[in-house]
Amino acid sequence: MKGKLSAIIILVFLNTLVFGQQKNNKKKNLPPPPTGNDKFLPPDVVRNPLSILKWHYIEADSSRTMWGNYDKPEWLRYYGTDFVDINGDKFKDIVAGRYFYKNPGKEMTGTWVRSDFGVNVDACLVLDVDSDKYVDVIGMAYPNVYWLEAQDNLGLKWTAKIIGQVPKTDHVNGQGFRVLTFKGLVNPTIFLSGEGGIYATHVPKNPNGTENWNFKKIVSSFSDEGFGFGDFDGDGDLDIAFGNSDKKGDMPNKLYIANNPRNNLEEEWKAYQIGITENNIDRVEVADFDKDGKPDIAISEELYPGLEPKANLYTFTNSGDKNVKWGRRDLWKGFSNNNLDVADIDDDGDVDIVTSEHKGHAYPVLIFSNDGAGGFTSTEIAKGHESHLGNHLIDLDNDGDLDMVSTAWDFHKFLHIWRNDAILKPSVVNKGQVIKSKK
Ligand SMILES: [Ca+2]
Ligand SMILES: [Ca+2]
Ligand SMILES: [Ca+2]
Ligand SMILES: [Ca+2]
Repeated sequence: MKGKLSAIIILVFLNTLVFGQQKNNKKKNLPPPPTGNDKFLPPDVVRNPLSILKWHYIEADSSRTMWGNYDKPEWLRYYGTDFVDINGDKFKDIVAGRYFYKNPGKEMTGTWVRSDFGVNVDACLVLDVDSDKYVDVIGMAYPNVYWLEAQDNLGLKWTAKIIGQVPKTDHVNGQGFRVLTFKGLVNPTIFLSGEGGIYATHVPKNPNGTENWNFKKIVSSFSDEGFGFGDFDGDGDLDIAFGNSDKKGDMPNKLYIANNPRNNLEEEWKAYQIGITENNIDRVEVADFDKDGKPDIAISEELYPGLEPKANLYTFTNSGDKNVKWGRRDLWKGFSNNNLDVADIDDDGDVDIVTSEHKGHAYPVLIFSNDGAGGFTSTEIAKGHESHLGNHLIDLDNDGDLDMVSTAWDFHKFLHIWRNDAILKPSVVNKGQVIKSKK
Protein backbone atom coordinates (compact mmCIF):
# COMPACT_ATOMS: atom_id res chain seq x y z
CA MET A 1 0.00 0.00 0.00
CA LYS A 2 2.83 2.31 0.83
CA GLY A 3 4.32 2.04 -2.65
CA LYS A 4 0.99 2.66 -4.25
CA LEU A 5 0.33 5.64 -2.01
CA SER A 6 3.67 7.24 -2.83
CA ALA A 7 3.05 6.60 -6.50
CA ILE A 8 -0.30 8.36 -6.21
CA ILE A 9 1.24 11.25 -4.32
CA ILE A 10 4.01 11.64 -6.90
CA LEU A 11 1.53 11.45 -9.77
CA VAL A 12 -0.79 13.96 -8.16
CA PHE A 13 2.16 16.24 -7.46
CA LEU A 14 3.51 16.06 -11.00
CA ASN A 15 0.04 16.50 -12.32
CA THR A 16 -0.57 19.68 -10.41
CA LEU A 17 2.92 21.00 -10.91
CA VAL A 18 3.38 20.40 -14.58
CA PHE A 19 0.02 19.98 -16.19
CA GLY A 20 -2.37 21.86 -14.01
CA GLN A 21 -2.98 24.64 -16.49
CA GLN A 22 -4.04 22.52 -19.44
CA LYS A 23 -6.29 20.36 -17.35
CA ASN A 24 -7.74 23.20 -15.41
CA ASN A 25 -9.32 24.52 -18.54
CA LYS A 26 -11.21 21.29 -18.93
CA LYS A 27 -11.96 20.09 -15.45
CA LYS A 28 -13.69 21.86 -12.68
CA ASN A 29 -12.70 21.65 -9.04
CA LEU A 30 -9.00 21.21 -9.61
CA PRO A 31 -6.71 23.52 -7.67
CA PRO A 32 -5.02 26.25 -9.71
CA PRO A 33 -1.49 25.30 -10.73
CA PRO A 34 1.49 26.99 -9.14
CA THR A 35 2.63 29.79 -11.40
CA GLY A 36 5.92 29.73 -13.22
CA ASN A 37 6.24 26.01 -13.80
CA ASP A 38 4.90 25.90 -17.32
CA LYS A 39 8.20 27.15 -18.64
CA PHE A 40 9.71 23.73 -17.97
CA LEU A 41 7.35 22.13 -20.44
CA PRO A 42 8.23 21.64 -24.07
CA PRO A 43 5.50 23.41 -26.00
CA ASP A 44 4.22 20.26 -27.71
CA VAL A 45 3.55 18.26 -24.54
CA VAL A 46 -0.07 18.26 -23.55
CA ARG A 47 -1.32 15.83 -20.98
CA ASN A 48 -4.92 14.87 -20.71
CA PRO A 49 -6.23 12.39 -18.19
CA LEU A 50 -5.03 8.87 -18.95
CA SER A 51 -7.36 6.57 -20.83
CA ILE A 52 -9.14 4.02 -18.65
CA LEU A 53 -10.10 1.88 -21.63
CA LYS A 54 -6.82 0.32 -22.73
CA TRP A 55 -6.37 -2.97 -20.90
CA HIS A 56 -4.67 -6.14 -22.07
CA TYR A 57 -5.65 -9.35 -20.26
CA ILE A 58 -2.89 -11.76 -19.19
CA GLU A 59 -3.60 -15.18 -17.66
CA ALA A 60 -0.65 -15.43 -15.28
CA ASP A 61 -1.64 -18.84 -13.88
CA SER A 62 -4.36 -21.39 -14.63
CA SER A 63 -3.38 -24.17 -12.22
CA ARG A 64 -3.48 -22.64 -8.77
CA THR A 65 -4.37 -25.09 -6.06
CA MET A 66 -6.50 -24.14 -3.08
CA TRP A 67 -6.22 -24.43 0.69
CA GLY A 68 -8.66 -27.34 0.65
CA ASN A 69 -6.33 -29.44 -1.53
CA TYR A 70 -4.06 -29.78 1.51
CA ASP A 71 -6.09 -29.13 4.68
CA LYS A 72 -9.68 -28.95 5.85
CA PRO A 73 -12.12 -27.52 4.95
CA GLU A 74 -11.97 -28.84 1.42
CA TRP A 75 -13.88 -25.85 -0.02
CA LEU A 76 -11.45 -23.22 1.22
CA ARG A 77 -9.41 -21.03 -1.14
CA TYR A 78 -6.65 -18.49 -0.58
CA TYR A 79 -7.29 -14.79 0.05
CA GLY A 80 -3.94 -13.02 0.06
CA THR A 81 -2.24 -10.96 -2.65
CA ASP A 82 0.69 -8.56 -2.34
CA PHE A 83 3.55 -7.27 -4.43
CA VAL A 84 7.33 -6.88 -4.30
CA ASP A 85 10.17 -6.36 -6.74
CA ILE A 86 12.35 -9.21 -5.49
CA ASN A 87 15.42 -8.67 -7.68
CA GLY A 88 15.34 -4.96 -8.48
CA ASP A 89 14.50 -5.36 -12.18
CA LYS A 90 11.71 -2.75 -11.75
CA PHE A 91 9.02 -5.33 -12.52
CA LYS A 92 6.86 -6.20 -9.54
CA ASP A 93 6.43 -9.82 -8.56
CA ILE A 94 3.32 -11.27 -6.98
CA VAL A 95 2.71 -13.09 -3.71
CA ALA A 96 -0.68 -14.86 -3.67
CA GLY A 97 -1.81 -17.65 -1.37
CA ARG A 98 0.86 -20.33 -1.18
CA TYR A 99 2.70 -19.07 -4.25
CA PHE A 100 5.29 -16.55 -5.32
CA TYR A 101 5.24 -15.45 -8.97
CA LYS A 102 8.28 -13.94 -10.70
CA ASN A 103 7.37 -11.22 -13.18
CA PRO A 104 8.69 -12.21 -16.65
CA GLY A 105 9.29 -8.54 -17.54
CA LYS A 106 8.88 -6.83 -20.93
CA GLU A 107 5.21 -7.10 -21.92
CA MET A 108 4.58 -9.45 -18.96
CA THR A 109 3.07 -12.01 -21.33
CA GLY A 110 5.85 -14.57 -20.74
CA THR A 111 5.75 -17.26 -18.08
CA TRP A 112 5.19 -16.10 -14.53
CA VAL A 113 7.48 -18.64 -12.90
CA ARG A 114 5.69 -19.92 -9.81
CA SER A 115 7.35 -21.13 -6.65
CA ASP A 116 5.73 -22.64 -3.60
CA PHE A 117 6.23 -21.42 -0.04
CA GLY A 118 6.57 -25.06 0.99
CA VAL A 119 3.77 -25.02 3.54
CA ASN A 120 0.00 -24.65 3.24
CA VAL A 121 -0.12 -20.96 4.00
CA ASP A 122 -2.12 -18.00 2.71
CA ALA A 123 0.54 -15.34 2.11
CA CYS A 124 -0.97 -11.89 2.25
CA LEU A 125 1.61 -9.23 3.14
CA VAL A 126 5.09 -8.26 1.97
CA LEU A 127 7.24 -6.29 4.40
CA ASP A 128 10.75 -5.96 5.76
CA VAL A 129 11.14 -8.06 8.89
CA ASP A 130 14.88 -8.27 9.51
CA SER A 131 16.56 -5.60 7.33
CA ASP A 132 18.51 -8.13 5.27
CA LYS A 133 18.44 -8.42 1.48
CA TYR A 134 15.91 -11.25 1.43
CA VAL A 135 12.22 -10.54 0.92
CA ASP A 136 9.90 -11.22 3.86
CA VAL A 137 6.26 -12.23 3.66
CA ILE A 138 3.55 -12.81 6.24
CA GLY A 139 1.20 -15.75 5.73
CA MET A 140 -1.89 -17.04 7.49
CA ALA A 141 -2.54 -20.64 8.51
CA TYR A 142 -4.71 -19.77 11.49
CA PRO A 143 -4.29 -20.07 14.32
CA ASN A 144 -0.68 -19.81 13.18
CA VAL A 145 0.90 -16.80 11.51
CA TYR A 146 4.02 -17.44 9.43
CA TRP A 147 7.05 -15.38 8.55
CA LEU A 148 8.20 -16.58 5.13
CA GLU A 149 11.63 -15.51 3.95
CA ALA A 150 13.17 -15.86 0.49
CA GLN A 151 16.47 -17.70 0.31
CA ASP A 152 17.52 -16.16 -3.00
CA ASN A 153 16.72 -13.12 -5.12
CA LEU A 154 14.33 -14.96 -7.43
CA GLY A 155 11.97 -16.29 -4.78
CA LEU A 156 12.65 -19.90 -5.74
CA LYS A 157 13.24 -21.12 -2.17
CA TRP A 158 11.66 -19.97 1.08
CA THR A 159 11.88 -20.69 4.78
CA ALA A 160 8.75 -20.68 6.94
CA LYS A 161 8.65 -19.88 10.64
CA ILE A 162 5.63 -19.60 12.94
CA ILE A 163 5.78 -16.22 14.69
CA GLY A 164 2.39 -15.91 16.36
CA GLN A 165 -1.26 -16.83 16.66
CA VAL A 166 -4.54 -15.27 15.60
CA PRO A 167 -7.87 -17.02 16.36
CA LYS A 168 -9.28 -19.11 13.51
CA THR A 169 -12.36 -17.82 11.72
CA ASP A 170 -15.20 -19.92 10.28
CA HIS A 171 -13.27 -19.56 7.00
CA VAL A 172 -10.04 -20.48 8.85
CA ASN A 173 -8.04 -17.39 7.82
CA GLY A 174 -8.91 -13.70 7.87
CA GLN A 175 -9.97 -11.62 4.89
CA GLY A 176 -8.44 -8.35 6.04
CA PHE A 177 -4.68 -7.74 6.20
CA ARG A 178 -2.56 -4.62 6.15
CA VAL A 179 0.94 -3.57 7.03
CA LEU A 180 2.13 -0.04 7.68
CA THR A 181 4.79 1.83 9.57
CA PHE A 182 3.42 4.30 12.08
CA LYS A 183 4.86 7.78 12.20
CA GLY A 184 7.76 7.82 14.65
CA LEU A 185 8.30 4.06 14.58
CA VAL A 186 11.06 2.28 12.67
CA ASN A 187 9.54 -1.18 12.34
CA PRO A 188 6.30 -1.93 10.51
CA THR A 189 3.11 -3.03 12.25
CA ILE A 190 1.07 -5.97 10.97
CA PHE A 191 -2.75 -6.02 11.16
CA LEU A 192 -4.76 -9.19 10.55
CA SER A 193 -8.49 -9.92 10.76
CA GLY A 194 -9.33 -12.93 12.87
CA GLU A 195 -12.19 -14.36 14.87
CA GLY A 196 -13.37 -11.59 17.17
CA GLY A 197 -11.76 -8.64 15.43
CA ILE A 198 -8.47 -7.18 14.26
CA TYR A 199 -5.14 -8.29 15.70
CA ALA A 200 -1.86 -6.39 15.48
CA THR A 201 1.80 -6.67 16.33
CA HIS A 202 4.82 -4.48 15.78
CA VAL A 203 7.64 -6.33 14.05
CA PRO A 204 10.01 -6.85 16.99
CA LYS A 205 13.62 -5.65 17.07
CA ASN A 206 14.77 -9.24 17.26
CA PRO A 207 12.33 -11.06 14.97
CA ASN A 208 14.20 -14.36 15.21
CA GLY A 209 13.06 -14.80 18.77
CA THR A 210 9.50 -15.99 18.17
CA GLU A 211 8.66 -15.06 21.77
CA ASN A 212 9.16 -11.41 20.76
CA TRP A 213 6.14 -11.44 18.46
CA ASN A 214 2.79 -10.86 20.08
CA PHE A 215 -0.49 -10.43 18.21
CA LYS A 216 -2.93 -8.48 20.38
CA LYS A 217 -6.58 -7.82 19.64
CA ILE A 218 -6.89 -4.07 19.13
CA VAL A 219 -10.39 -3.95 17.58
CA SER A 220 -13.42 -6.02 18.57
CA SER A 221 -15.67 -7.00 15.68
CA PHE A 222 -17.94 -9.82 14.59
CA SER A 223 -16.54 -9.46 11.06
CA ASP A 224 -13.28 -10.95 9.78
CA GLU A 225 -13.46 -9.10 6.46
CA GLY A 226 -11.55 -6.13 5.06
CA PHE A 227 -10.58 -2.94 6.89
CA GLY A 228 -8.84 0.28 5.96
CA PHE A 229 -6.74 3.02 7.53
CA GLY A 230 -7.26 6.79 7.62
CA ASP A 231 -6.86 9.62 10.08
CA PHE A 232 -10.59 10.17 10.29
CA ASP A 233 -10.52 12.54 13.25
CA GLY A 234 -7.50 14.51 12.05
CA ASP A 235 -5.50 14.04 15.24
CA GLY A 236 -2.40 12.76 13.44
CA ASP A 237 -2.72 9.01 13.86
CA LEU A 238 -4.23 6.39 11.57
CA ASP A 239 -7.61 5.02 12.63
CA ILE A 240 -9.32 1.89 11.29
CA ALA A 241 -12.59 1.61 9.34
CA PHE A 242 -14.26 -1.81 9.50
CA GLY A 243 -17.58 -3.65 9.32
CA ASN A 244 -19.38 -4.98 12.35
CA SER A 245 -22.68 -6.31 13.67
CA ASP A 246 -24.40 -6.22 17.04
CA LYS A 247 -23.88 -9.89 17.68
CA LYS A 248 -22.12 -12.94 16.28
CA GLY A 249 -23.89 -14.38 13.27
CA ASP A 250 -25.72 -11.14 12.41
CA MET A 251 -25.02 -9.55 9.05
CA PRO A 252 -22.05 -7.18 9.43
CA ASN A 253 -23.63 -4.13 7.81
CA LYS A 254 -22.57 -1.50 10.31
CA LEU A 255 -19.60 0.64 9.39
CA TYR A 256 -17.40 1.47 12.35
CA ILE A 257 -14.29 3.51 13.04
CA ALA A 258 -11.81 2.49 15.74
CA ASN A 259 -9.91 5.46 17.09
CA ASN A 260 -6.16 4.96 17.29
CA PRO A 261 -4.89 5.72 20.83
CA ARG A 262 -1.45 7.01 19.78
CA ASN A 263 -0.38 3.74 18.12
CA ASN A 264 -0.84 1.82 21.33
CA LEU A 265 -1.42 -1.90 20.73
CA GLU A 266 -1.73 -2.71 24.43
CA GLU A 267 -5.29 -1.48 24.71
CA GLU A 268 -8.41 -1.98 22.62
CA TRP A 269 -9.16 0.92 20.29
CA LYS A 270 -12.48 2.63 21.07
CA ALA A 271 -14.91 2.21 18.19
CA TYR A 272 -18.06 4.02 17.09
CA GLN A 273 -20.52 3.49 14.26
CA ILE A 274 -20.58 6.00 11.40
CA GLY A 275 -22.82 4.36 8.83
CA ILE A 276 -24.91 1.43 7.68
CA THR A 277 -25.05 -0.65 4.50
CA GLU A 278 -27.74 -2.91 3.09
CA ASN A 279 -25.75 -6.16 3.03
CA ASN A 280 -22.45 -7.58 4.32
CA ILE A 281 -19.58 -5.11 4.40
CA ASP A 282 -16.80 -6.94 2.58
CA ARG A 283 -14.04 -4.70 1.20
CA VAL A 284 -13.08 -1.41 2.85
CA GLU A 285 -10.85 1.21 1.21
CA VAL A 286 -10.05 4.72 2.38
CA ALA A 287 -9.32 7.84 0.31
CA ASP A 288 -10.27 11.51 0.20
CA PHE A 289 -12.74 11.18 -2.66
CA ASP A 290 -14.23 14.68 -2.44
CA LYS A 291 -10.86 16.38 -1.92
CA ASP A 292 -11.87 18.27 1.19
CA GLY A 293 -8.81 17.06 3.11
CA LYS A 294 -10.73 14.50 5.15
CA PRO A 295 -10.49 10.78 4.38
CA ASP A 296 -13.66 9.10 3.14
CA ILE A 297 -14.48 5.38 2.89
CA ALA A 298 -15.48 3.11 -0.01
CA ILE A 299 -17.34 -0.12 0.76
CA SER A 300 -18.22 -3.07 -1.44
CA GLU A 301 -20.70 -5.69 -0.32
CA GLU A 302 -20.68 -9.48 -0.30
CA LEU A 303 -23.79 -11.57 -0.88
CA TYR A 304 -23.93 -15.30 -0.29
CA PRO A 305 -24.99 -17.44 -2.09
CA GLY A 306 -25.13 -14.36 -4.27
CA LEU A 307 -27.75 -15.44 -6.79
CA GLU A 308 -29.19 -11.95 -7.13
CA PRO A 309 -27.57 -8.67 -8.22
CA LYS A 310 -28.29 -6.84 -4.99
CA ALA A 311 -24.83 -6.07 -3.64
CA ASN A 312 -23.91 -2.39 -3.37
CA LEU A 313 -20.92 -0.17 -3.81
CA TYR A 314 -20.89 2.93 -1.62
CA THR A 315 -18.79 5.82 -0.56
CA PHE A 316 -19.17 7.31 2.90
CA THR A 317 -18.19 10.95 3.14
CA ASN A 318 -16.42 12.25 6.19
CA SER A 319 -18.18 15.28 7.66
CA GLY A 320 -15.10 16.05 9.76
CA ASP A 321 -17.29 16.59 12.79
CA LYS A 322 -18.08 13.79 15.21
CA ASN A 323 -21.52 15.30 15.73
CA VAL A 324 -22.38 15.53 12.02
CA LYS A 325 -23.43 12.34 10.25
CA TRP A 326 -21.31 10.92 7.46
CA GLY A 327 -22.97 11.08 4.04
CA ARG A 328 -23.54 7.89 2.03
CA ARG A 329 -23.48 7.75 -1.76
CA ASP A 330 -24.94 4.66 -3.44
CA LEU A 331 -22.78 4.22 -6.54
CA TRP A 332 -23.86 0.90 -8.00
CA LYS A 333 -25.77 -2.33 -7.41
CA GLY A 334 -24.77 -5.70 -8.88
CA PHE A 335 -23.69 -9.23 -8.04
CA SER A 336 -21.58 -9.82 -4.95
CA ASN A 337 -18.61 -7.50 -5.35
CA ASN A 338 -15.89 -8.85 -3.08
CA ASN A 339 -13.33 -6.80 -4.97
CA LEU A 340 -12.33 -3.21 -4.42
CA ASP A 341 -9.42 -0.89 -4.83
CA VAL A 342 -8.97 2.86 -5.03
CA ALA A 343 -6.34 5.00 -6.77
CA ASP A 344 -6.11 7.81 -9.31
CA ILE A 345 -6.44 5.44 -12.27
CA ASP A 346 -6.88 8.15 -14.94
CA ASP A 347 -4.22 10.35 -13.36
CA ASP A 348 -6.38 13.48 -13.27
CA GLY A 349 -5.76 14.32 -9.63
CA ASP A 350 -8.63 12.57 -7.88
CA VAL A 351 -9.06 9.06 -6.49
CA ASP A 352 -11.10 6.62 -8.57
CA ILE A 353 -12.59 3.25 -7.64
CA VAL A 354 -12.48 -0.20 -9.21
CA THR A 355 -14.69 -3.17 -8.37
CA SER A 356 -15.88 -6.34 -10.07
CA GLU A 357 -18.38 -9.12 -9.58
CA HIS A 358 -17.51 -12.40 -7.88
CA LYS A 359 -20.96 -13.89 -8.59
CA GLY A 360 -23.30 -13.72 -11.57
CA HIS A 361 -22.07 -14.83 -14.97
CA ALA A 362 -20.53 -11.87 -16.82
CA TYR A 363 -17.95 -10.74 -14.22
CA PRO A 364 -17.68 -7.12 -15.37
CA VAL A 365 -14.81 -5.00 -14.07
CA LEU A 366 -16.02 -1.46 -13.44
CA ILE A 367 -14.02 1.71 -13.00
CA PHE A 368 -15.77 4.58 -11.25
CA SER A 369 -14.13 7.81 -12.39
CA ASN A 370 -14.20 10.61 -9.87
CA ASP A 371 -15.40 14.03 -11.06
CA GLY A 372 -13.09 15.69 -8.56
CA ALA A 373 -15.81 16.24 -6.00
CA GLY A 374 -16.65 12.67 -5.06
CA GLY A 375 -19.22 12.09 -7.81
CA PHE A 376 -18.57 9.03 -9.96
CA THR A 377 -19.21 7.77 -13.49
CA SER A 378 -18.90 4.03 -14.11
CA THR A 379 -17.25 2.40 -17.11
CA GLU A 380 -17.05 -1.33 -17.81
CA ILE A 381 -13.44 -1.94 -18.80
CA ALA A 382 -13.27 -5.73 -18.93
CA LYS A 383 -15.34 -8.84 -18.28
CA GLY A 384 -15.33 -12.61 -18.35
CA HIS A 385 -12.98 -13.34 -15.45
CA GLU A 386 -14.17 -13.87 -11.92
CA SER A 387 -12.28 -12.10 -9.12
CA HIS A 388 -12.35 -12.57 -5.36
CA LEU A 389 -10.46 -10.20 -3.07
CA GLY A 390 -8.99 -8.92 -6.31
CA ASN A 391 -8.68 -5.89 -8.60
CA HIS A 392 -5.49 -4.82 -6.85
CA LEU A 393 -4.17 -1.69 -8.58
CA ILE A 394 -0.40 -1.76 -8.92
CA ASP A 395 2.07 -0.57 -11.54
CA LEU A 396 3.50 -4.01 -12.30
CA ASP A 397 5.70 -2.93 -15.24
CA ASN A 398 6.82 0.41 -13.83
CA ASP A 399 5.65 2.40 -16.85
CA GLY A 400 3.59 4.88 -14.85
CA ASP A 401 0.08 3.48 -15.20
CA LEU A 402 -1.69 1.20 -12.76
CA ASP A 403 -2.16 -2.41 -13.78
CA MET A 404 -4.57 -4.76 -12.04
CA VAL A 405 -4.25 -8.19 -10.42
CA SER A 406 -6.96 -10.59 -9.19
CA THR A 407 -7.15 -13.94 -7.50
CA ALA A 408 -10.44 -15.82 -7.79
CA TRP A 409 -12.74 -18.11 -5.82
CA ASP A 410 -15.24 -20.02 -7.96
CA PHE A 411 -12.53 -20.27 -10.63
CA HIS A 412 -9.71 -20.41 -8.13
CA LYS A 413 -7.15 -21.89 -10.52
CA PHE A 414 -6.64 -18.54 -12.23
CA LEU A 415 -4.43 -15.59 -11.47
CA HIS A 416 -5.61 -12.66 -13.58
CA ILE A 417 -3.63 -9.64 -14.74
CA TRP A 418 -4.94 -6.71 -16.69
CA ARG A 419 -2.01 -4.75 -18.09
CA ASN A 420 -2.85 -1.10 -18.46
CA ASP A 421 -1.78 0.22 -21.86
CA ALA A 422 -2.74 3.84 -21.17
CA ILE A 423 0.98 4.63 -21.13
CA LEU A 424 3.13 2.75 -23.58
CA LYS A 425 6.40 4.58 -23.54
CA PRO A 426 7.84 6.75 -20.81
CA SER A 427 10.30 9.38 -21.97
CA VAL A 428 12.47 11.52 -19.82
CA VAL A 429 12.56 15.25 -20.36
CA ASN A 430 13.49 18.31 -18.39
CA LYS A 431 15.53 17.99 -15.25
CA GLY A 432 14.89 14.34 -14.80
CA GLN A 433 11.14 14.66 -14.61
CA VAL A 434 9.36 11.81 -16.29
CA ILE A 435 6.69 13.02 -18.66
CA LYS A 436 4.31 10.40 -19.89
CA SER A 437 3.71 10.12 -23.58
CA LYS A 438 0.51 8.48 -24.66
CA LYS A 439 0.13 6.60 -27.87
CA1 LIG B 1 -6.76 9.55 14.23
CA1 LIG C 1 -13.23 13.84 2.17
CA1 LIG D 1 -8.97 10.19 -11.14
CA1 LIG E 1 1.83 -0.16 -15.70
